[in-house]
Amino acid sequence: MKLEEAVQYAGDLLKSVPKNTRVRIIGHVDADGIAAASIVAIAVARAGFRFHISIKRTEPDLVDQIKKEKNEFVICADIGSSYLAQMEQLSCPVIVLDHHQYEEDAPSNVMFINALLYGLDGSKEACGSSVAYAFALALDEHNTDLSQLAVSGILGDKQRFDGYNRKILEDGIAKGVIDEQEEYVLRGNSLKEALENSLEPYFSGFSSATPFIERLGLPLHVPLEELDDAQQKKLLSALTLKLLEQGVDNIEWKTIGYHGKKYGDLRDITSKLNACARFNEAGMGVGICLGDEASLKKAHMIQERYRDEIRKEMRKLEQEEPHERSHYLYFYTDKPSLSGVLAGLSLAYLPQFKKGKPVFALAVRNRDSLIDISSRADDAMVEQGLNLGEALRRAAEKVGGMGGGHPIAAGGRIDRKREQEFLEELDRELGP
Ligand SMILES: [Mn+2]
Repeated sequence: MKLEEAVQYAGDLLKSVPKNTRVRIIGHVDADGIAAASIVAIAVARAGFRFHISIKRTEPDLVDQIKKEKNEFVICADIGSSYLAQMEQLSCPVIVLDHHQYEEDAPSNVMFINALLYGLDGSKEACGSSVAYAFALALDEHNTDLSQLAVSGILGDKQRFDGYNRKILEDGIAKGVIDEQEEYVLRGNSLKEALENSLEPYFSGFSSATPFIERLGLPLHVPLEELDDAQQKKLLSALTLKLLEQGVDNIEWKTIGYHGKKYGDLRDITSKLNACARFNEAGMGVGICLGDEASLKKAHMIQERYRDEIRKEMRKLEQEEPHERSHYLYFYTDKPSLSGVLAGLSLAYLPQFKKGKPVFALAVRNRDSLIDISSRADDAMVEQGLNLGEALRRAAEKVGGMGGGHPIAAGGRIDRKREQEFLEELDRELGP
């Protein structure tokens, strides 16, 4: 069966219940999850239903939380695949729209729609928002404007525009709600700002970029776009050299930007949703997706704060040597909400983290003696057979914790007392 067919059944299931049914929507707390849940909410509202939406973390008691509410109909977006068996307790129809790895079979009250079931690569070709978009189209073929939010979700999960994701982008372009244009990855009102603020790529040692820019004889306070051709060339070749020294091998200075008719720069929307998720303001993120202007304005401030914090933590990590095991690297952070981003950026841009091994960030939570774990790998490692989601799940479960995710990015949680045991197990799981 194809995804498009499977979501028809889900659409029919929703349409079979009375219109005064209140649909309980649960999304996952990241940009993709917020976009996915919002797509569902908009589509469900357009179909004439009331809804109640919440963005949740993947916590062990997630199903217990929802169970207490006495719901009539539940839709989970970008979350739910690791709770299938427990969902039987909800004793109402449940639709799960997801792309994360799963272990259990779905009980009879759960319609389980996961990209992985339909020949799609859940880390590249379809994310939670993609599956939510497919569901929205099943409810009404005119929902193609929601491709804008789906593209934000796709960018949030760092997926490609392949597989079903390609179709979504093509839908958006064909309907005139999305425009593509080539743009520089470096952005800012001045060269100095662009280099110091950049996270992707991240430049080490640029807490001040002034010496670097002055050495090249370039103006500090002119935006990149206003440099002449020779100046741009000089700058980009110097920066390329710098990134090569950092061990970065995949360098691109231009990228495709996606402009949404309703939402504007979709990469910027993604960045705002990420910031909202990280600062426990997911409701504001939903507000942005639902078109609330005030949410959009407030999110701008949170976004700045988020990027500042990441930069601050990266400047610290620059000075650190990671701990090394046979099959992975790890470091400690006191910012659990940033740990995934930090693991990803350090793997991509810090020379001492480039050993061909995945990177794990461990965040110790003092209040409940747990450790939150986030990990990132790269394409080459995954092509060689690495599966972080699997390895982390097994290692965490062996010490009474939980974990999971994708081959290239995964998260988990363990008891602090069993940290050493976990680190050993993890090395075994990641080994050949
Ligand atoms: Mn996702």
